[in-house]
Amino acid sequence: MELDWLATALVIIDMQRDFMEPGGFGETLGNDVSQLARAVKPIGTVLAAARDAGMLVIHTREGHLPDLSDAPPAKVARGAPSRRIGDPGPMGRILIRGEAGHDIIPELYPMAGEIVIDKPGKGAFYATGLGDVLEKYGIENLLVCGVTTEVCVNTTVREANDRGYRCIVIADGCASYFPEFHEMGLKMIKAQGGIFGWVADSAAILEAMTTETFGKRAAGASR
Ligand code: TIU
Repeated sequence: MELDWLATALVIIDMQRDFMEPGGFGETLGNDVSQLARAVKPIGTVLAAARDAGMLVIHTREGHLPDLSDAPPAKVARGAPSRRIGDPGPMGRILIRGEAGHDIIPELYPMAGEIVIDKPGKGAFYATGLGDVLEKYGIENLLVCGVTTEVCVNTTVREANDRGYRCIVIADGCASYFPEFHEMGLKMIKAQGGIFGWVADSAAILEAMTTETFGKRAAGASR
């Protein structure tokens, strides 16, 4: 497929300590958080290329206000976690904005000027300003990566697809606590000729970005 790179943003979903590190939300749900580490390096390479190319970079964070007023009781009460949303943990209160665990991991930390979208749900469009940001910057295509493949990445891509965005999901830049859900999560997106998006490895995306964006920059174009 052909992409207008000047109308493309990189969206990095929820690379937060609460999902990536022991003691956070992901582990309280009973998950092996080491499963997610494999996505960090591929995301880092695409992030560096996006920054070089002057591409719009958007980071998202899942989390809730300290008074839990934006946390549905059905979400807080769900399952039998060792600690619930809002409970104190080793990285502060679980999944609460402003706490250490809610922050993005140091390897992928947002640079000044990059957009950070705080979201209460799994999808990055629900109850956030993401749609307005994309419209403001004339974005038509999203390169999407982050965690977890079948939860927040999938939900966000489905939301974006219904809003008319072309989503290209970075396969090795996503990860799940369940490797089989990662595989199936990607397959669901690209089945039926790309029913709600496309999937490519970071290497293919990097190659295309480097050729295309540097070509456009040489021609004097800018975002
Ligand atoms: N539990 C799980 O797989 N994911 C989430 O709760 N949130 C995100 O995917 N970010």
